[in-house]
Amino acid sequence: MKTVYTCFCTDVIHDGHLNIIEKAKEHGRVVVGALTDEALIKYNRFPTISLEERIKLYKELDGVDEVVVQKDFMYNDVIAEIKPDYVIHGDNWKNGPESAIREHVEALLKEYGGELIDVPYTYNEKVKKIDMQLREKLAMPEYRRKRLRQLIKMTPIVKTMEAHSGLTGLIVEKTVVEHEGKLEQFDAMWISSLCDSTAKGKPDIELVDMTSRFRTIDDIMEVTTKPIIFDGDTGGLTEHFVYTVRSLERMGVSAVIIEDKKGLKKNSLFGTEVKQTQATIEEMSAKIAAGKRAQLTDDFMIIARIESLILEQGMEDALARAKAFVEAGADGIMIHSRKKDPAEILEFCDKFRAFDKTTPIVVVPSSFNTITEEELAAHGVNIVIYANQLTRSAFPAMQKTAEDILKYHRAKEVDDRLMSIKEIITLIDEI
Ligand code: SPV
Ligand code: MG
Repeated sequence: MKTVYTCFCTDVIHDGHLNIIEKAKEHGRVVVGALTDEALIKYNRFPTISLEERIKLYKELDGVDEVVVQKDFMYNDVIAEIKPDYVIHGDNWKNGPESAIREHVEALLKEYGGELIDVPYTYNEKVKKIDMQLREKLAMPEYRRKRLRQLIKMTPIVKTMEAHSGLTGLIVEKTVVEHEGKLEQFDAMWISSLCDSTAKGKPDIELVDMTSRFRTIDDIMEVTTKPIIFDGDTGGLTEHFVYTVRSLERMGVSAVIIEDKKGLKKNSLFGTEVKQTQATIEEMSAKIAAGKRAQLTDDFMIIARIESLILEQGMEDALARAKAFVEAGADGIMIHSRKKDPAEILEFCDKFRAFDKTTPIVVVPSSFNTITEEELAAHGVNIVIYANQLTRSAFPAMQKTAEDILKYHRAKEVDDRLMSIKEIITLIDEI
């Protein structure tokens, strides 16, 4: 009897999956692959039930003869092991980044005379509703909030991109590229105080108040499912910070990062060019501890950001602070630098990891941008934040368009470099 293989990456079975099984049955024994959590997250499908539960779900389906675990969304291992006569899949993978996987599967099958079967993708109202419900579930505070901690465990480095509006949130949520046989996407979003302020035409000095910052979070949450790390600046007064923690937690934000500065906060990338005052270890530790006491769930994270390298206070000071802040209850340490050379960041990470193997480390490589995610992960970094690149790419493009329309007295000259109306419309989900 021939073997037919299909890979499922879902928590909910709908008509589309049943249709695939029906078609598969016509060709032989049906083996379903269940993607591991690690593989699913690379596939833009964050699991809401465990792998064991998914295996059980697939096994119970009529017509399924066997369920195996597929560890990677590329089929190499599973095809080598099962040598299926057929691989069957919905034809939706003919387009977009997934088409690379399809081509790869086709080539693997060709090596031994296997065949690929594309089944017309089922997209009816019921399927659409289930897709929507799954997304909604992921967007709910209790699912979204814990996702950052889950990601830290599941992936070598959590790739985080800045978002400051619904539209930039959508870009972070939906951008997927295929590169060298892998699908790449961002894992989380950073709500930068710099970019949130800049989008409002205001300086990054804690002038945009929390109510307005929460509004930005809400705009982003409305249209996305990925976890959110909030830039909490100094956290403000401890008496206020405890309320901020509660609000963020309730909204479903996964983490707040607060920096050890006090008084008028200026952006760190100014360094010592402007007057900035670092909080003492005791002051910052008290704020962290108060925040942790206020927190109600186990999911939320308070991450302490250390400004010693920015303010040229030295490595020993940075490390002493890291140690103290973890003791005060910090769930992670962010170390910042404005040097082009990543050396001081790597030195900090290595020295910190010598006495603390587990507390997550966060870095923001805006200045030291030559370093790769792989190199950072090798030095024990858990979260990388691309803190301002979307804002910095959009601004010059908009400025140039405005200048050219003024210059030519019409919009024709700029049209070639604009996104089409159709593209922008399809970026926005309709209910
Ligand atoms: C932000 O994005 O607002 C940050 C990171 O705090 S930095 O601008 O590098 O200080
Ligand atoms: Mg900031």
